[in-house]
Amino acid sequence: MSVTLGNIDAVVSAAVQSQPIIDIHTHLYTPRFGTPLGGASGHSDPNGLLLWGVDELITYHYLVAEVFRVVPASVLPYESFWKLTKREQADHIWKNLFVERSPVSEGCRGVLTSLMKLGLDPADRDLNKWRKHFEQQDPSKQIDKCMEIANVTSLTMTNPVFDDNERARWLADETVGTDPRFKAVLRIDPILRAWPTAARKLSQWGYDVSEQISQKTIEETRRFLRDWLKRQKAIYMAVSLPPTWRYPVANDAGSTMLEQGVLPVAQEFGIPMAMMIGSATQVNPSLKDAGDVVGKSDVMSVIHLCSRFPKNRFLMTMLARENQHELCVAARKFGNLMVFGCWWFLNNPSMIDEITRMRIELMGTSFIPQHSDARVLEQIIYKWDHSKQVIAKVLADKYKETLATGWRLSEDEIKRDVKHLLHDNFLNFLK
Ligand code: HDL
Ligand code: ZN
Repeated sequence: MSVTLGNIDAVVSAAVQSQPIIDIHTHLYTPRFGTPLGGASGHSDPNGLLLWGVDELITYHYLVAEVFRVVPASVLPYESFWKLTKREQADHIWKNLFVERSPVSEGCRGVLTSLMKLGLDPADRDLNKWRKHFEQQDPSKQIDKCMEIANVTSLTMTNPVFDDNERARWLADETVGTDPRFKAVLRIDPILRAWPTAARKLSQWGYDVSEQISQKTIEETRRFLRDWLKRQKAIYMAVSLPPTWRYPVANDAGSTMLEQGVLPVAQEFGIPMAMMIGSATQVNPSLKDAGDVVGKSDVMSVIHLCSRFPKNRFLMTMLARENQHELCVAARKFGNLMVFGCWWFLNNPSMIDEITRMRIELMGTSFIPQHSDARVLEQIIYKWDHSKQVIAKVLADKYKETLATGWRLSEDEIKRDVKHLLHDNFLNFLK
């Protein structure tokens, strides 16, 4: 069908909605990592890593931060909140962010979108009715249902090897990550952010490393990374870095381990390194996962890295709105730099619109517009629904500007471009 100014919105929307998505960064897990909500499976594991169901949706750390704005710690002390059961926490958040104030924040609206697309009626406002619904679901079937609704064909996990709970599960059963719907990612923050801690743990785990970096320590750290990349069949390595991260830094353990430990192994395995830069962690530790903030990072450090390691590939996202334009410009200079996602505090319609528009203007379709970052299974429904609506609108606007030059576009060409953005740019970058 030839595309005109009259039908471009519908054609782009249909192409975006019908394109199967690879979700390149989530905090979701295969059911074999256990789940606190057993549902119809009957197997609940309080320390399980797969989070799903309405109470998990409502107690998402984004909403914990928001509820403490409405009911401050001076009224409900943090420790009192954390002593509540998950259900009691959800009741508190529901009452204060959904009932006594309208659920208009992105995090609140997201809960309702996911419930609605799962066939529940948000107008019911009946948490207990929804709880009964989720308790009747089987976790693995719920994964299939959510992936089908979101049109996501592959979920990329985040597997922090320095997390004792997660590591124990891999060591107990090396096949724990084996599920055709999921891919694993070796997440290694302490190696680059807290080398003394990482060195101590690696040593405890039988790797002959010391805080003082020697050739032996580098070789043993490489052995550790190889062991875990093989165990997890990881498709890339990942790290989150603070806004203060700089590269290179002389006599800095993180810089040295990045240069001599991590990147050589990534190159050896032919896999990218994902760097998520800009989170200043735990400025308010009482909020736990909700206690991090954003800071402006240094794109020149990214440029130095891409320039010095032309044989490595870097998936890159930054947390500060202020960094987005310069990151796009940097990506124009380095083909081994793949910009991805509107991460965390940028995962809001207004920011996705601004950032995606700028990225198309500067990089055409050679970037990865979004990832869900979902921590709770049903979030992939709303995070993708909300993002796809904005991405489709921006894309249609840009096509209209191109059509205005007299250029002609076919529906197949639009589908091709959308496939690059939501699927193939990532797959091709993994090769
Ligand atoms: O470091 C990360 O991967 C971040 O996404 C954090 O997990 C953060 O808490 C988050 O969930 N953001 O969406
Ligand atoms: Zn994340």
